[in-house]
Amino acid sequence: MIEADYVLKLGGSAITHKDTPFSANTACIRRLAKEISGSVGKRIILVYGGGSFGHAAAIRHLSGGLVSSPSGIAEVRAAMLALTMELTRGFMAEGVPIFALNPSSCLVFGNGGSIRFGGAAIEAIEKALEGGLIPAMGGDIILDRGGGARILSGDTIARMLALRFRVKTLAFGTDVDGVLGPSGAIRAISRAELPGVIGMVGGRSGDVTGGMSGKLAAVRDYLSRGGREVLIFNACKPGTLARALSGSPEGTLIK
Ligand code: IP8
Repeated sequence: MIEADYVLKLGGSAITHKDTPFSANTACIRRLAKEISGSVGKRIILVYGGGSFGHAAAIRHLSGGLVSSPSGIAEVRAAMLALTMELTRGFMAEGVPIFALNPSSCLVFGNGGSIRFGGAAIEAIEKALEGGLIPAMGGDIILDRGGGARILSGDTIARMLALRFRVKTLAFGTDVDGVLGPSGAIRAISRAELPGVIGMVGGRSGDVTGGMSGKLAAVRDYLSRGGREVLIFNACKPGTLARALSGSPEGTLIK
């Protein structure tokens, strides 16, 4: 079984301009790609959020967790395709061999919103890693067996892939320095402290999948299923991604 070193989730707040619909932060995307290019030989699986692409489209069509209209589903899908293209262009410009895969092409929500990464999706990621590529998946709109479609957060994809590929670090690049406490970023959080911290932080408006509190809930689930460590860092600060990939992370480490 193939393993990976990192699952790196780049938040929509870092790779897009969150307050301007359909606006990619090209400078940030290219800088992050450059920082990744310094980690030759590391096996990295990239995941990314919807930012002002996916969330701007989803918020217009979501009702009770479901997007029902075919035109709404198509619109959210198109928004994520557009962001995928922006990311791909930025990475290619820095010589980073990104290999984008669409979760919506190989996943379907089952009863009760369950989702399972199986066969073809995992094999494609394995082959990409073996071939020196950086497989990449964004949060997406996924068809539901019961009709309509639901949003699958990049955080959930990141957690599932990190478990499957037994990574040392699941790293979340955001637009803040980590989990913020009363006096700045909290350096380290233990498993036991996590529920209290989740209660302390809030969601972010305009984010249909829950912002920081949604992320920490996913982290708690990840650790309870055997995940090793999680880093939340500021991907908007030059150098922090390179430092995280070289083993001297800045931000909040949770384990
Ligand atoms: O930003 C959401 O992914 P996230 C993806 O990782 C869509 O929560 C389509 C809104």
